[in-house]
Amino acid sequence: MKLQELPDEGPYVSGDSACAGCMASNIAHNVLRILGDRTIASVPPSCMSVFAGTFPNLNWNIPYFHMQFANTAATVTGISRALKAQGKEGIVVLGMAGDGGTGDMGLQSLSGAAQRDENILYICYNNQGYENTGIQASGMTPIGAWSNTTPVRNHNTGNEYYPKDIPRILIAHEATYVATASTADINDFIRKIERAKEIEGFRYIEILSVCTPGWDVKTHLGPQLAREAIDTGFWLLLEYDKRKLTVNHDPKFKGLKEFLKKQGRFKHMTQDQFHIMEEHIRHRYQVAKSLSALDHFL
Ligand SMILES: Cc1ncc(C[n+]2csc(CCOP(=O)(O)OP(=O)(O)O)c2C)c(N)n1
Repeated sequence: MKLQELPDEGPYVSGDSACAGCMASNIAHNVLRILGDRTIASVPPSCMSVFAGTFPNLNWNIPYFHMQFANTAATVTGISRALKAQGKEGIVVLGMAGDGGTGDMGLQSLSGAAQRDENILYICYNNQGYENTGIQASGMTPIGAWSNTTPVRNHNTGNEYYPKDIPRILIAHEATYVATASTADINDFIRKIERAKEIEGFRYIEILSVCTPGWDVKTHLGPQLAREAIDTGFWLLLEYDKRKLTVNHDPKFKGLKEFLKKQGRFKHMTQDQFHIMEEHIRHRYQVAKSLSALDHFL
């Protein structure tokens, strides 16, 4: 489907209290425009659960469960199995969590669900930090980034660690469907959500989500940064389907420094740190390209 063909409003109705320029709000809105109202969702503690509100003021106009931080994949697994036991078909069971709830706290339940090929759709909006609780680093925060737990003062120069690559970890489980997406390429985004809606089994989509306070950027800059993230290779568009990995977009690897300098969280970066980041970005791309050269994984 094309963007113009989607309903203006899906089950994610207006009325959330997200920050100005929050991309996670936009992601939820667009995901649910595509999935429609035959969807049951669970969201763990995160920005998304906070700005959605609580019943009866919740802005998810579908059955919605707020569960514990580590439980998203287990919760939606239970819902999916209950529907199966009741003989109910054609309902998407959606787990939607931040990167902390996915790659750190929620990783064990996510891994188990992937291994068992549970019939769930799990979407991670990756804003690259624990943003809801005041901008702490997560396992998916980029190397070099400032956060309140990776400060830039005295001898500290931001986050010391490479971010976890959750799509690659899930592909190693030989999961049914694993993809990354961005609202900056809306056709690719729609195609991937539609594909995930149509198939059964374990499906995971990770979407880059610009966080204006967490990345320390002006509120209007989100769409531009999302586009630059793709062009610089900072965010790769990938798809693992039918046991085959595809790199959907070959980045130009240009303008990385300018892209980083627009974000307060990277403003302090030295030339050495910049090179480490650049090398890491190219390495991830090369790994993805090598894996995509294989006919299939099994
Ligand atoms: C077991 C547990 N530990 C800590 C918390 C506090 N907590 C709530 S939301 C959150 C951060 C969530 O980060 P992430 O999943 O990345 O989502 P975001 O806030 O960035 O949207 C934390 C640490 C909690 N609710 N439960």
